Amino acid sequence: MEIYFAASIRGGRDDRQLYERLITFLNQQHHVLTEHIGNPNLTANTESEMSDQEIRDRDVAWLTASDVVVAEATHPSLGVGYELAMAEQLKKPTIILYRPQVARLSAMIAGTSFFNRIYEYETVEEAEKVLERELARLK
Ligand code: 6IA
Repeated sequence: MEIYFAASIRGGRDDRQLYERLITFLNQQHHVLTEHIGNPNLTANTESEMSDQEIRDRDVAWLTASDVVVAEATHPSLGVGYELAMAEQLKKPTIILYRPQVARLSAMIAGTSFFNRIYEYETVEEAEKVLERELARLK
C-alpha cells in the first residue's frame, strides 16, 4: 500500500529517529511516500530548494494519492494537524499513534469520531505491532 507518513518537522525534531525507524519498518511491506520525514539532515530550520507552497502542494498531492495515512502525533505539529484534517475530508483510512507518557493528544484529534484508529504505545516494538495488525486489516 501507498502510505502517507505524517510527523513533526518544523514542530520539532526530538522524535526524528523514531520516525526513521517506523518508516523503515513500513517500507518492508509497503511504500512510504514521505520518507524524508526520517531524514537526519532535515531539521526544523533546514532551508529547502522548494518553496513552502511547492512543499504544501506536493504533500497534498501525495496525501490524495495515498491508500492510508499514518501519523506519529506525540510531538505537536501544525502541519500534522492540517494533514489529519485533510485526511478526514478525503476519508482516508488513518492510523494515529502517540505516546501518552510524553504528551496528551489534542482534543481536536482525539475528539474526531472519524479517527477510529488512535493507538497509544510506549515502545517502538509496540508501535510496529499495531501498524502490522492495522495495515493487514486495511489491505
Ligand atoms: O508543521 P510541521 O513542519 O511540523 O509539519 C510537518 C508535516 O507537514 C509533515 O507530516 C510533512 O508531511 C509536512 N511537511 C512540512 N514541512 C515539510 C517539508 N519541508 N517537506 C515535506 N513535508 C513537509 C519543510 C522544509 C524543510 C526543509 C524544513
